[in-house]
Amino acid sequence: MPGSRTVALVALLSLAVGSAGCRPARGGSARSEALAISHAVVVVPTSPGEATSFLVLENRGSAPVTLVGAASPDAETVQLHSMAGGRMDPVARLDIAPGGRVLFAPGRYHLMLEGLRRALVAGDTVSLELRFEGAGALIVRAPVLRYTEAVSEMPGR
Ligand SMILES: [Cu+2]
Repeated sequence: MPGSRTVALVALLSLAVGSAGCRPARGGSARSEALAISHAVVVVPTSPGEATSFLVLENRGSAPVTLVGAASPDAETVQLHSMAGGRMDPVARLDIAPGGRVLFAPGRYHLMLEGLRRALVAGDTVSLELRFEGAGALIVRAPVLRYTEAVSEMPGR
């Protein structure tokens, strides 16, 4: 069937383009003097009322920085979670050394948005605020993407 061959070819092409990293990044980014957030995405919720967010957080300053919380106008709470052995645990504080980079990605840290105030669908944008001890807050606008697309936005690990 010529039709299915075309579909297979298109799928192959988009895979090649994706792995070559030739398309513009869609993840949100924000920065302050010392901190940089990039690749910020929110995954389309799979269970009602909660969503996961991935991003990259960098400390480009010369002093350690501690992430102490997060918030979003679209959720009642935003928790920082770690992931180990398939289990999620809330984390109260996360230290980032000078020059350090923390990956919030599947199987690692992530932000957990709970008590969503609206239904999030692909194409929406969510505002996330990350709060740092003694370093104020940083707000990033993250696109809502389907899981596979969200994961493909994350840099190599
Ligand atoms: Cu979680």
